[in-house]
Amino acid sequence: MILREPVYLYFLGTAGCGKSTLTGAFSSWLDQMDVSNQVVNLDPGADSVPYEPDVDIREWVTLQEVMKEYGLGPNGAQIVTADMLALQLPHVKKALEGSRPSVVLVDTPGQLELFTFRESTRHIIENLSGRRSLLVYIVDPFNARTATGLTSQMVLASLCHFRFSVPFTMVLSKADLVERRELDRILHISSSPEVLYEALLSEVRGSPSMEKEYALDLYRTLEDLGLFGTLKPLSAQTGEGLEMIYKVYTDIFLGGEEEVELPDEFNPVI
Ligand SMILES: Nc1nc2c(ncn2[C@@H]2O[C@H](COP(=O)(O)OP(=O)(O)O)[C@@H](O)[C@H]2O)c(=O)[nH]1
Ligand SMILES: [Mg+2]
Repeated sequence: MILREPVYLYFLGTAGCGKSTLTGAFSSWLDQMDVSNQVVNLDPGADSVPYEPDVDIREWVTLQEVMKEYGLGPNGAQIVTADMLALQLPHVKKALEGSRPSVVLVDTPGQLELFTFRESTRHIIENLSGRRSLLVYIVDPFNARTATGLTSQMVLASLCHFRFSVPFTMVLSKADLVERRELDRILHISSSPEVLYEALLSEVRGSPSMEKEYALDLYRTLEDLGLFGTLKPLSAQTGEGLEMIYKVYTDIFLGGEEEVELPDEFNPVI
């Protein structure tokens, strides 16, 4: 068997979209498939996480300690801890040494901007996994019910892609919480530029012209980025759709050669 460098999956998305829950559920799914995996918690502000991390940034830096030590409130301390993440990278790398899982799942800090828009994060991804990285951008269906909401999510997703220039995929979380009809509507609107355009137009028709122009300008930015028709609905609760993440990363990094037998049923952890 050829030993490969592990693939790193970074779970990204706005606060509460389901990063930590999906990280835990996907790790359990991989366990059930006998795919070796490790889980890294990179959120220094997490009170608790719904999985057993193999490597936990809180061993070296926590939000509470930074607040206390520097006399900062939670917002200031979050920015300081976000920059401290990169400094703690050697610890994380060392803790990952020795074992050679086929995939490492990285749960990122609660607030998207703390991870995506700090310069230090680029350094983290480059140094930890370089080009063997996949960004899994999680769209919360409750932020994507309207065409303008979905457009905003797609713009955020494309900004994450732009920041890190590594392979990228987009999933829709919490599918179990959304009515089938609503889920189908979100998937339909995200399926093609033409459909999103029509939906946006009818949504902003009565809005002030500046807002309307703005929405359509954002849409034009998205038009060429190839994100349409790629949103994959899944649920960390029921396990629905988790195999799509597996399919995406094996297709990209392993040429789809590590096929596993998919189970009829998945026993979720939450
Ligand atoms: N029913 C259901 N709840 C979910 C799912 N994913 C996340 N949640 C819930 O959404 C909330 C936020 O999830 P969390 O993973 O902490 O979000 P994070 O801030 O992005 O890490 C928690 O209460 C989770 O239990 C899902 O697929 N189904
Ligand atoms: Mg979290």
